[in-house]
Amino acid sequence: STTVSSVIGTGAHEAATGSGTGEYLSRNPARLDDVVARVELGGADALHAAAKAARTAQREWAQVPAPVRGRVVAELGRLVEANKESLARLVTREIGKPYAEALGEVQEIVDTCDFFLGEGRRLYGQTVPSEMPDKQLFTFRVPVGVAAVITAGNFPVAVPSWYLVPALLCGNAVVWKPAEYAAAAARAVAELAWRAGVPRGVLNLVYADGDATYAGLETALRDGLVDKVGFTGSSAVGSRIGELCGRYAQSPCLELGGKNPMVVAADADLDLAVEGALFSGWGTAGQRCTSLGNLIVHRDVHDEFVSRLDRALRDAVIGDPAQEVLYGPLLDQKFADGFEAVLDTIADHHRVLGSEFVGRIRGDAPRAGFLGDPEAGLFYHPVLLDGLRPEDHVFAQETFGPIVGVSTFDSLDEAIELGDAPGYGLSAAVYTTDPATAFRFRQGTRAGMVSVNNSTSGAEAHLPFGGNGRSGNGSRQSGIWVLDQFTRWQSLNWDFSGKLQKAQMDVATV
Ligand code: UN1
Repeated sequence: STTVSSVIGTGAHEAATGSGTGEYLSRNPARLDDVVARVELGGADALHAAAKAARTAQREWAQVPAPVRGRVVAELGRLVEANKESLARLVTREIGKPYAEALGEVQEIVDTCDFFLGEGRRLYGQTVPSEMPDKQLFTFRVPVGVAAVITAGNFPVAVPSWYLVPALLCGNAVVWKPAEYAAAAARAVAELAWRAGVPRGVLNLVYADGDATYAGLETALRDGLVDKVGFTGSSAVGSRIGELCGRYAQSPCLELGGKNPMVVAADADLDLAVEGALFSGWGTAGQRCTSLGNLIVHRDVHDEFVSRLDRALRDAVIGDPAQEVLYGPLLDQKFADGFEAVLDTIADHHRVLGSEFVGRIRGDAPRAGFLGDPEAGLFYHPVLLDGLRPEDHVFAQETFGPIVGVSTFDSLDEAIELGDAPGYGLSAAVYTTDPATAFRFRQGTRAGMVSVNNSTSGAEAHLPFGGNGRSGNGSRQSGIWVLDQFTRWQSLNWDFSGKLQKAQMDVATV
């Protein structure tokens, strides 16, 4: 294992010593005795010191022409691609994501770099007509300044890249606080960015626990050192960060939880729907913000669909994420504890399907066809709960584990209402062979991302990504849409008439 200190990238490390909250061991969740990294966690001053260093470095970075910054982004994409397998292996080892998915995740940062390379030659502004003669109006996109980026570890490479790549391309400096349980993956991404030509003070890596991060962010905001906060994680933490930013009149970019519904209409291709449900509900062990939460199935096909899904779950291969499995372990102990708490909410009125046992996979609760040693890691049986009611915990809350509930519906309006009922609004899918049903569903749901005959997860890197309700504050990442997070519009009002022309007062009429 490697040892990682609390602030990397700048001289800020020296300024922030002695107040940390100790050492954190990032463990392989499939083999808990394998320590991937030892991380020194910084105190509140770590984030503050890094933000100060970023503030200084940003001025020079903003002077670098955007097309040249685009070349740096392109080089990052090239380096990631050249190290794709080793980065994916590290992701698999550190967070237990199946290798095929880890490769896909690494591809996502490459795609993001591809997109933003070109944006370096665009970053378009506008020319705007004036009310008065001999006067020109323009708009420019200018960098926000310093962005503090705080990310979860379920996508330790792709999701941070959605902030880092556009933020850097737009001329900002970044202070990145990754999840400590994905410390080594974060370190690897940052190293590649520095190697690609991002100056060290322009990208700063900080390790700290939740309390130190919050306290450090507060002082950095108070001292005017942070201009934008990007956060991907739970809705509860996102609300806290939103409140904190609001106190300093900043609007963060918040990408939060989801309780993503999949509606299976009576005319759906049921095999396709089973495949989609399996991948988005239990794939990644249900640990995507876009994971399927609630299956909402038409009464006429309910029994057939549930029995096919139950069979598919019993046949699914679970285990060692380095092999071909549907899913591996949960991310770390904290997530395993959270999932156990979810399992405690299973009630008598639920029909429990999908597996012979509920809970940890172990010697006295084995799983047929398991790959590897279940006792070595945080492996859980898949759960399919039938007969869900809107007041059930599993229906209303994000669970971040391999569990999905089933409810039934009769009319499409009812299905849309059930889908939106938990109050999130990230991703939603409908399986139907009728285009009118698909369009009506798209129109009716509050979800920010809608899929027809495809799973709730698997967004592409150049479509707007984000949600509504408890899933976020309306911000969107990816593609051109994220530019509004990392640039602000500046207008230019240029008068070459040689006299004072007063807007609204000296306007000619025809
Ligand atoms: C997340 O879980 O935070 O659409 C993001 C998807 C992935 C990203 C998930 N491309 O599932």
